[in-house]
Amino acid sequence: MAGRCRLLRFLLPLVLWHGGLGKGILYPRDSESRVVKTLDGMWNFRADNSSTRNQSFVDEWWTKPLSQTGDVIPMPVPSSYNDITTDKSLRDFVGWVWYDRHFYVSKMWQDKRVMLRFGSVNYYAMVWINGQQVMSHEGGHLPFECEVNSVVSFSAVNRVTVAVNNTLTPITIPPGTIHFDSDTKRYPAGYFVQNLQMDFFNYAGIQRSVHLYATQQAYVDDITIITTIQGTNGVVSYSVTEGGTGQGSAFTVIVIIQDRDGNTVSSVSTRLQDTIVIPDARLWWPWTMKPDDPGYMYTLRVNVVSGDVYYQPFGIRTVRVSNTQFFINDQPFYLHGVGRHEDVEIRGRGSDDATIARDFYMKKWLGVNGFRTAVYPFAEELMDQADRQGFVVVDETPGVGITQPDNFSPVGLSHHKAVMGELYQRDKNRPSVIMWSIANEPTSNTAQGEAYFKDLIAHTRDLDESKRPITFFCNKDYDTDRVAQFVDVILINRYLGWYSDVGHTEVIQLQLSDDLENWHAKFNKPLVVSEYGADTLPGLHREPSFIFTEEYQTDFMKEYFRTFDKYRSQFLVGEMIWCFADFITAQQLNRVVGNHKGVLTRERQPKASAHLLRERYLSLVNSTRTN
Ligand code: GCB
Repeated sequence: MAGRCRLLRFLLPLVLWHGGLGKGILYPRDSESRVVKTLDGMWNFRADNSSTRNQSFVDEWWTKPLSQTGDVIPMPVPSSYNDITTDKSLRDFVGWVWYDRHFYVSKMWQDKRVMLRFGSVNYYAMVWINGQQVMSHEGGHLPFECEVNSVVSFSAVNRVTVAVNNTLTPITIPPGTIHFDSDTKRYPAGYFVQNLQMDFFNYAGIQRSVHLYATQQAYVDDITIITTIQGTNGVVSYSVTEGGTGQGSAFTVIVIIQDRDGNTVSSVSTRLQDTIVIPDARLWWPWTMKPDDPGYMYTLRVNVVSGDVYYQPFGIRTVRVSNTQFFINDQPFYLHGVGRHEDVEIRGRGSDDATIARDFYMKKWLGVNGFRTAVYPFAEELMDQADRQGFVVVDETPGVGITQPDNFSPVGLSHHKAVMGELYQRDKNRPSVIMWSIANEPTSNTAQGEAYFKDLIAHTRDLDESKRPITFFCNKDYDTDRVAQFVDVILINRYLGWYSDVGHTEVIQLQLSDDLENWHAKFNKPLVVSEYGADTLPGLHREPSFIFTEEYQTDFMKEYFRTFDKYRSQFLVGEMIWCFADFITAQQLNRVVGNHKGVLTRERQPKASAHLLRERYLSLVNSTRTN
């Protein structure tokens, strides 16, 4: 019990600390004035296995090289630490783990502003350089950074130390709980487990790239770009936020727009905020709407006269909804997509370019035109590919499993708003992002849920000047839900023939039709069937079909397809199968080494269902084609 109190006391204060809402978090891109260096690679690693999980703080592990505090093991960054070793206790570890490594900062950077940036650390992170704390961040899957000039040496080796804690509490996003068992007849001393309120493994660690980069002292801190279309012209409104100029010194910029080949296509603006018209603009289209020219990206080049240059990619496109349709560039759009996780063997949620590339090839092969970042923001490098290859994205916060009364506290809500703010800040200029999703399957049928999400949705509307539609993934019924009234597009997760009436595919058309019609009749908004799926073990067969076999998954899907086709010309604006590929969950009796609802295996190879989905999606590719 004493251990329990110390663990919780130690963790809880952190949840009040937030990342830099309102401050720029531009991706570290090099340019003629900026230099980017990666700190990816093998770091030293050590878990704090003390019963309180607190000994590392008592012993101040950040004050010296980690190897001098005890035995360290090599740990790749980026990766989740869980599946790298053969140590079960590390796979399932809850509490603080520590990383460190050495690095140099070139003397040539001495006059620059030097930044340290983490793409994602799950869940809490504290960062020291040469023994001095420089930043902390709460929440996985979003970047954070700080300036490190005052703590780094330009003439000697430096050490960066990172402490990471994966403990989830009722007010983290996503929430979870720690459960202690003190019955020493049944459990070893100090026994506790982390209970998750989500259907995926709580991978942890430094999961995305770490960058060190240098800018000029006066720098572009942030850029916001909003586009509209007038006739054949693209209208680009931008706003540049300055950084580092101090007390009123001049911050003069030269702004131009370049096309994909680097040609200047605009006049020059010297304003921090302006609107530039591009005649005969090439619009950003999903690949299925314009297969010959998908994902067209321009670049806003911002040159601060004193030196800094930043290149911000953007696309020209609009999104809007009517009561029955979703429009991209004023053309009706039908989403034939997938829900998916960012999850692979060994690396867990550690980001890598090979998997990112493979996944886009497989999505293209499947005829998928969009996906949802279930259920947390995906890597920036992956999002870049969505932009450039013309895939639409429903961009989601990690707000999954907000289902217990104590998940709706004011502190939790303010943290959820901060996370939404960070997500917006990171992804606001991406044309691929066509909707924000604030949550997955929360308790949306209570007064508590209504108040919480009304507030969060209003907050999100205020953030996004471009007014992207806002939604959440709903698993409640049309007659009890209290949050769908606030969203622009209603997304419903349905497992008819799986979690209800299991094995009975014959009920699907009837029940889904009734459901869709009632939702639309009540709310008069466009709908997406945003999850449906059946666990399937590849190679398991039975005729006639039986649950868990490849035959059942395909029989099941065909019933959904027939219903989708009935409503596609009415108010159904999308379908997203759950899910793209198998993924790992916590150990539980309904999961045979993870969730197997993928149409692909975890190795990204097709099940029979993938061929069926492909046939359907490729036939839909032409349905919204514009040329
Ligand atoms: C759901 C959840 C998703 C799960 C899925 C399932 O409703 O939104 O996170 O993985 O069901 O397979 O149970």
